[in-house]
Amino acid sequence: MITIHHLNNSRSQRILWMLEEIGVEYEIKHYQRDTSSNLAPPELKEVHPLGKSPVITDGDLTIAETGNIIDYLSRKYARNFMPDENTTAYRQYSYWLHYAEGSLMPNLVMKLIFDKIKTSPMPFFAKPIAKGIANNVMSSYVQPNIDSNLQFVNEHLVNNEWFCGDEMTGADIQMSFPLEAVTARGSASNYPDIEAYVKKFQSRPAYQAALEKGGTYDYA
Ligand SMILES: N[C@@H](CCC(=O)N[C@@H](CS)C(=O)NCC(=O)O)C(=O)O
Repeated sequence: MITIHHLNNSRSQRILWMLEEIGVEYEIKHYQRDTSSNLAPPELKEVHPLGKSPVITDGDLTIAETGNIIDYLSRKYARNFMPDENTTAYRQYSYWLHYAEGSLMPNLVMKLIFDKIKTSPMPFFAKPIAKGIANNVMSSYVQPNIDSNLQFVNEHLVNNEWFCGDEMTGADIQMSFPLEAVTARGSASNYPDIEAYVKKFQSRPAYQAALEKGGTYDYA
């Protein structure tokens, strides 16, 4: 039996969605973020040393990293969620599975951190210095990277119904979290194909069922 170790309001919403899509039997173990630090509770470290979510257990196996979990579930339970190997669609699948957490998410996390620095409590004399550094890094590095990545993804979606072409795959599940995060934060308003794509997958019955089961989720 698969157990999904699900942290509220997190990337693990993607795995719940996938489990609903593929119709496999599973159970959810819920973990709540600390309300002041927003960090995961220490119990998650009993499942995997890094204490991050998602993690799944399947029999004796413990599997972490969203892209790795999606690939595992596709190979073992839902071959229709990955294209045949040695095809163009498969190379797309592998690319987007890595790209979401390897290229896109780090820019979004950096934005969150630098925005937080600007509003964090600190001695009044340090505030203009901290704000200046944060604004400088944002405008010279982080924001240009976010813009070029969103432009790139939007252009891909102009020509593709789903990330690997005509069929929805695990790559769509993997790309869902960063794209709904930018949409919910209002950062995708210049990218109509990203916004339309997010609306399309959020309206799927399996996505809605996963939302009901997962609890609080700010990006839906
Ligand atoms: N690249 C990892 C990231 C995992 C991760 O950072 N998860 C966040 C939830 S969105 C987490 O567990 N945060 C709680 C914490 O850092 O304490 C993945 O995609 O699985």
